[in-house]
Amino acid sequence: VISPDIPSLSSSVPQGSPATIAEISTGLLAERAYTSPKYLYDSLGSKLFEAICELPEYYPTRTEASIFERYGSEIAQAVGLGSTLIDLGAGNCAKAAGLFPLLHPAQYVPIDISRDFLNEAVSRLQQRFPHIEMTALGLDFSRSFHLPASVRPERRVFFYPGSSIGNFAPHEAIAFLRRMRANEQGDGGLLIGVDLVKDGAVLDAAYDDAIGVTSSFNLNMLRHLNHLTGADFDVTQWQHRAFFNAEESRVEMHLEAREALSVSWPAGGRQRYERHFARGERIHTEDSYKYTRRGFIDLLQEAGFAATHTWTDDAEWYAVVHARA
Ligand code: AVJ
Repeated sequence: VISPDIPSLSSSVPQGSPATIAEISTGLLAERAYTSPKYLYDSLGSKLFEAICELPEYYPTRTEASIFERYGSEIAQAVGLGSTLIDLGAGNCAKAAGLFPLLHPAQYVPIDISRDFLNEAVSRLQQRFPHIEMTALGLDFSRSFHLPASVRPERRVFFYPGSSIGNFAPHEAIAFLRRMRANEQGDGGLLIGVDLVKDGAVLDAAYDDAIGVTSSFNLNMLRHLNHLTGADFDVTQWQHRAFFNAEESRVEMHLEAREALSVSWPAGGRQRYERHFARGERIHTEDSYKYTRRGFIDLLQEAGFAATHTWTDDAEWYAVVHARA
């Protein structure tokens, strides 16, 4: 695993925190290499994800938006006015902003790991909605869920759209939802979007689009990993793979080595980690779990939430669920 440090191979100084570098190293050195999908989102990755949402094949964003549009007033009635709206993985904040005229939150708390991207979005949004108190938090909520005292404790409503919950395996999703529940006084709630099980061909196309935007999104993770760890991934040696795994009810994304190759990155001191990949060997970069309506409501219940309403599109490709403690 460890080889002597060769200065010419040190592509750059690692920019990630020690915890980030340790987490990435563990995954890359595992027998079946994996990385957390959160590393898809540097500034370029967030922009590529915005582009994915425009693709004809990628139905979730558009379908969710149509549900918010069609059932907006029912959703507002379920959620209630004057909440503390906590937007997990807010990105460009567009989804929450679309609900402001209906929900009239007292405070808006967008949280995203892509801090610079978030701050830019929030400063634009604050000008459009000067009366809503906005508290942007650039943090990794998958790691810690500590909300600062500036976040009002009353009527906390967790907004988790886009089927991002699908990135967690079901048992992790329950643990994550329980943490939301623990950060709420029982007077708030949860408004969550979830992608539903459907024909495998539709899912395959949504994650492997014809013009290669999702491929770029996936490959961009290697550039981000180079930046965070100082690794020397050569993006041209890798290719995008994505497919629906029906047994696990999830779409899997991988990066596959086009040829036998090695990657190395600093291990502290003069040491480097090195990982060899055979041709065809993969790094598992993302899971996107798909639920049945029943299965998801059961999962919420296991996490201490009771669903009050479920809204879907006519084809039942996607669901928006409101739940209370
Ligand atoms: C943002 C996690 C919901 O799983 O559909 C889109 C990310 N990955 N295309 C998803 C994603 C590839 C997306 N989530």
